[in-house]
Amino acid sequence: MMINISDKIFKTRHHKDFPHSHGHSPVSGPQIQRKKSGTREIQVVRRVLDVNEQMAERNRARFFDKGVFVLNMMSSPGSGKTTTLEKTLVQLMPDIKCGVIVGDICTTNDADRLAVTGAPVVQINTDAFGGDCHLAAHVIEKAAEGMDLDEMDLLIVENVGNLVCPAEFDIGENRRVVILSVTEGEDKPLKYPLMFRECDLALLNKIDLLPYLDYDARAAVDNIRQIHPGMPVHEISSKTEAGFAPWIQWIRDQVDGR
Ligand SMILES: Nc1nc2c(ncn2[C@@H]2O[C@H](COP(=O)(O)OP(=O)(O)O)[C@@H](O)[C@H]2O)c(=O)[nH]1
Ligand SMILES: [Mg+2]
Repeated sequence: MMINISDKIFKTRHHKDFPHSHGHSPVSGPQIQRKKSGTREIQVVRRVLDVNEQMAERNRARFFDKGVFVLNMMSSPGSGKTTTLEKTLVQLMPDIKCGVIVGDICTTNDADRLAVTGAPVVQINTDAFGGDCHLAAHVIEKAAEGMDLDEMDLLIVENVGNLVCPAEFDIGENRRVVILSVTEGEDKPLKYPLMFRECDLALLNKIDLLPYLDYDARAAVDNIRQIHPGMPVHEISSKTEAGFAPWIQWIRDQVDGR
């Protein structure tokens, strides 16, 4: 089953609801007031209420009530989120009841691919509300309304492909996973540290390609660990499913512990 809910998503634009400079602060823009102090005028800069954070907490509470564990999967475009999910869902189902929300700017390609697994899939196209480069909590709330959470143990969100903005937006998930493929270069964890700092697990994907690349997998893992010491890193190939066992076990452990 695959539903495209882009038309149902709030007609309001995210950028209007949550003004963020394109530095993408997850909070609304700073509130600047001027006050008199003696003879001097001083600027008081206050962070306004973090609306996204509140909505994310509301989502988290709802998912908790329903006994649904939520995984937010993030990466650059093309590093293998959908392929990893296709293979992962097949291994997890039917003993774990899974659902997927997938975010892209345009097309239902990923939802079409993932629906083949038999999992309920909701596609969000952010093009309909400004072409956002990430999913925000209010979008997830709306998407989840179209899903039967009573029939779900695990909800996996494939975020919009981007190593920057999705890391800044809490969507009410329980765990965050980043995928880095070996074709992207070893240095990306150092260039995009927030993503690797915010995640709970990293997958180093496409290791089947290592024989054809000048790529130092050790350096990539070291760079990830430099940014996030102690974070588990699993080297996998979503094409061959090499290295999948610890990844699948990690998900099972998370769902069991929910
Ligand atoms: N060789 C190889 N190709 C992969 C692997 N994982 C994904 N791909 C390919 O990489 C491309 C992008 O994958 P996709 O899953 O759509 O990436 P996404 O944009 O992150 O969802 C596709 O052509 C996949 O077949 C892998 O482990 N090995
Ligand atoms: Mg994809």
